[in-house]
Amino acid sequence: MRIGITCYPSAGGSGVIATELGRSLAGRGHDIHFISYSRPFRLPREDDHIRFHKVKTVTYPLFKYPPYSLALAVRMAEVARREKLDLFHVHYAIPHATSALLANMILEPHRVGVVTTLHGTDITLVGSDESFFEITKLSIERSDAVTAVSDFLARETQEKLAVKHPIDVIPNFVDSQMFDTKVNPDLRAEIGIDDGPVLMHISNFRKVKNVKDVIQLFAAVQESTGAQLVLVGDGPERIPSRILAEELGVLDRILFLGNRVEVGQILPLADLLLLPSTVESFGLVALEAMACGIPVVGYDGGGLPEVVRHGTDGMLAPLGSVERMIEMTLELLQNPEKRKMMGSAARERALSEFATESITARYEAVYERVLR
Ligand code: GMT
Repeated sequence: MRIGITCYPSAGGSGVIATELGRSLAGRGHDIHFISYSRPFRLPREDDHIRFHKVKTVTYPLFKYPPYSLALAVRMAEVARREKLDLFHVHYAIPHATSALLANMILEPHRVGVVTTLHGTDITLVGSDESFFEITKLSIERSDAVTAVSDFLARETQEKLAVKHPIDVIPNFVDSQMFDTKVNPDLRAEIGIDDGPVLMHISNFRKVKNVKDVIQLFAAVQESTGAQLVLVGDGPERIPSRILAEELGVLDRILFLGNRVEVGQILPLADLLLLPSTVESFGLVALEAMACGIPVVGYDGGGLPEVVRHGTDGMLAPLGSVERMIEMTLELLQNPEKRKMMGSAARERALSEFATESITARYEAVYERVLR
């Protein structure tokens, strides 16, 4: 098949999944055309089966907000025509599903199939805001197939957007070779990790990730455990978290690494991953940690319990209870055997339930259905 993939090319989970799916599909002989404003973060280079088409927007004094969605629609139509695409697979509804709809209007009567994958905040935060509600709902309902990364997100979409369209739940996946248990001692030293236990948090540092809960938890366990905290990623909450860490007197035990590509090598350096989001439709980083044999501590909400089984692959506290998360973290840090058992169970689950090949095959089945 010839598939056009549109995603946010940044370090966020939806862009990562779109990119890895494109690479996996290319490995299975499909021709993949990424269409976005820049080359996806994890797409090193093009090859025989992978091409990247950049979307350019013009700036003009009249445009306070350059209309990217329109430039994207035009580029999608142009690539579809030239490369004879069978399908657009768009990741994150806003504005990608809408641009696909417009591209198909340009292409009439030679429209191509549209598969829209919902990732989370495109429904739970942004898409359900009244400024986008109607267009998100319309674009989802006009897609030929809609997938969501968890049962939770499928339910939210049906409830919050009153979408009647059937939704296939296809969970995210992880490459078990890129994410494995091997520890790179040189990287450990290079990052500045010492001998104590390592807590890790990886995110885009948005409000929904509750990075301040991570800092509070860390401040409560640091002295008794000698732990270090490694923070990977960047975003609006990075500075406020730093200020809180300074106020709580733990800043010198925290390593802020910023955005890093080699997450698969950094994760195995952790003893626990902390993911206390208010809502996480899936929590790709939790799955990546699990593939590295690292148990997860987070909140029991959204789609996270569909990935992390409480008491088996990690521990999930009631939403907002930093106190319970502190107790769970201490329990796991003080009990290496339990942590090891959970880590092994987590890796086994990641490999058996969320393998790249089997999930790619589920997307292929959706594509085939749409083309039929
Ligand atoms: O808001 C984010 O966290 C970024 C967003 C994205 O588009 O990258 O992440 C969402 O999609 C990921 C991939 O499917 C999921 O693993 C994340 O759980 C989801 N984020 C939220 O629901 C907050």
